[in-house]
Parts: sequence; structure tokens; C-alpha cells
Amino acid sequence: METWPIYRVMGPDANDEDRVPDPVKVKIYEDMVLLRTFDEKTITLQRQGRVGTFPPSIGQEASEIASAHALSKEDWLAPSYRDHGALYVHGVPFENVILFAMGKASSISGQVRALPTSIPIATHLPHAVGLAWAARRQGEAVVAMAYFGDGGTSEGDFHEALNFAGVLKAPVIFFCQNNGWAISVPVRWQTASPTLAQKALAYGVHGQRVDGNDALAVYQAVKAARERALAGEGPTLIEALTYRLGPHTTADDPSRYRPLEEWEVWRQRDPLVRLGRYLAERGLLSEAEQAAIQERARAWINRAVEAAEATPPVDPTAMFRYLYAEPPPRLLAQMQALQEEIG
Ligand SMILES: Cc1ncc(C[n+]2csc(CCOP(=O)(O)OP(=O)(O)O)c2C)c(N)n1
Ligand SMILES: [Mg+2]
Repeated sequence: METWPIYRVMGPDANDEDRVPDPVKVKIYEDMVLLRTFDEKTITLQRQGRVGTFPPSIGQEASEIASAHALSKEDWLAPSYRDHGALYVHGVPFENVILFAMGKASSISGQVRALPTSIPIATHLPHAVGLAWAARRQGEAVVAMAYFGDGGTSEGDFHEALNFAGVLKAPVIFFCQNNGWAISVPVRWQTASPTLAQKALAYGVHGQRVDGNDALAVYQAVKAARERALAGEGPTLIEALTYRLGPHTTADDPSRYRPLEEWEVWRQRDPLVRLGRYLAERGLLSEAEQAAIQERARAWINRAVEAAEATPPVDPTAMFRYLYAEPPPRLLAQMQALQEEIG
């Protein structure tokens, strides 16, 4: 019977050594702070009607940020709606993320090697396999990594993607953030499997559980998966155990379904506090330096929001332009009607 230990690098239960270069640790911390600051700011803006519905990743910063730091910029990233942090690390300017949240950008990803954020659950997983396989056929030494949640593992696309990836030995990483909930559905109602990582076994894919609030473990796990993929050893399913401390989106009220005691337990495991403490203890970043990073992040986000608010709104007819090379007459007629209405 295979066991599924939780891979850890930080803390008393660590089962591997810290091999993350010090400057990378500091950069991961800075980016985690930026993401937290951005999420908190955006929730406020949404309450004021200045941005649309928004899915924050508060509590998941270690998974979100450290995973993307383990990739090369040449790798492909296939994000879901919550993964603006990973996109930012991969090279998407934060301004794009803010514009996207304000409905002022038609695509978040721009010129970087990332797919547009996937709102449908898990539909981007087969795409990631395709990207990885295509890259391999073209002789490129890159991987594709798909981000999705615990809920995504119940979708057919997840299973089809793992099956294809296993058979093709595609250089792909399936990065599952198990944040405890799929909106109001807890993981124990999502699956009868004791772990999500073990689902890899059925497809001949390497599976691993990692402490998703341990930034260094996440980084090392993704790095190792990447190296295996590039060595032709096939795909990896990583289950990063983390927790969504905030709402599913700004349209959600978790107090209606989530026990407060559970939230209290996970709040004590805040990945940002944990990494901050680790860096301070090792003399890599003092508390004063951490406070300065926070201050800079706040100022930077405020400036970026101001710039985004000063940006003119996107042409609403843009929504008709990206599905078909040659839009069918019905869509063209709708586009024209809208054009006439807005003048
Ligand atoms: C195919 C599909 N079905 C249903 C939905 C509605 N929906 C949006 S988010 C969500 C829950 C997803 O949970 P999980 O995969 O755990 O990701 P998380 O939101 O926790 O990051 C659902 C059911 C959707 N977007 N796409
Ligand atoms: Mg979830």
C-alpha cells in the first residue's frame, strides 16, 4: 500500500533540506506580500464598485507564488481564475491583472507563455498536455504547468488530461491547490479518495503531496517535477495542501458554510507569516525589512490602481473578436447592433 507523505522543508516536521537559493527566497517573499496586498486592495475596490467580481487567493500565496518561481519563463503556464499571482511571477505585468479585474483588458496574459485564465473548471488541463507534448515534438526543453483546484479533480477533463499525459509521457505538471473547498463543497464531499495526489497512480503518473503553505517545499517540489519532466520521466500531479482564508469570490459569503474553528486553525498557518518568520530567524530579512517590503507593496499597488483607473474602458465590441477568425453573420449582426447602441 503506497503512502502519501506530505513533503515539507520548513518547520519541525521537515522531511527535506532547504536548497532554495537565498535571493530566490527573498523574491518569493516579496511577491507573496505583493499578492496579499493586491488581494486586500481589490476586495476593498470591489466593495466600492470599482472592480468586478474577484477571486482572491489570500492564504494560498506560498502555493501560488513559489510554484511559478520554480518555472522557466520559456515554460507554458495554464492558469485558472484564481492564479493572477502565478501569472505575475511568470511575467504578466500586475497592471494587466488590475486592468483585467476592472474589465479594462480583454486578455490578462499578453505576450508571455501563458494561456488566458480558465473560468471553466479544468478545461485547460488537456490544453496544457497539448502544449507540453507539442513542445517536446518541436524539441524544446520546456514544460507546461496547469493550475487548478481540488474541485477540478472531479471533472472529466482532469482524468482525460492525466491519462493522455501518462501515455504520452508529456512534460507537464498538474499543480492542484487543495484549498479545502470548491465554493461551498468541502474536499470530503468532493472525493472518497483519502488524497488527491493518489489519483495519479491510476494513470501511471507520479503523484506527490506537498505542504502548500511551505513556500520552500512548493518551490522544490515543482523544480523536481520539472527536472523529471525534462529528463523524459513524464508528468507529475502535485497536490499542494493549502487553505482559502478568504471567500471563493467577492460574491461569496463563506460564513454560511464554513466552520469558524476550521478557519481559525488555518489562519495560524498563514504562509506569509511563516515564511517571514523563517527568513527573520535565518537573518535573511529582518522584521524592519519585511515592514519596508509591505510598505513598498502598498504604495506600488496604489499607484498601479490609480493608473488602471485612469485607463479608458475597453471597447465592448471586443468581446466578439476573439472566438472566430471569421465571425458568423449572427455574431456580426449582434456586434453591429451593440456598436449602434453605444454610438
Ligand atoms: C465546468 C465548470 N463547472 C462549474 C463551474 C462553477 N464553479 C466555479 S468555481 C467552482 C469551484 C471550483 O473549486 P476548486 O476547483 O476547488 O477551485 P478553487 O475555487 O477552490 O480555487 C465551480 C463549481 C465552472 N466554473 N466550470
Ligand atoms: Mg478548492
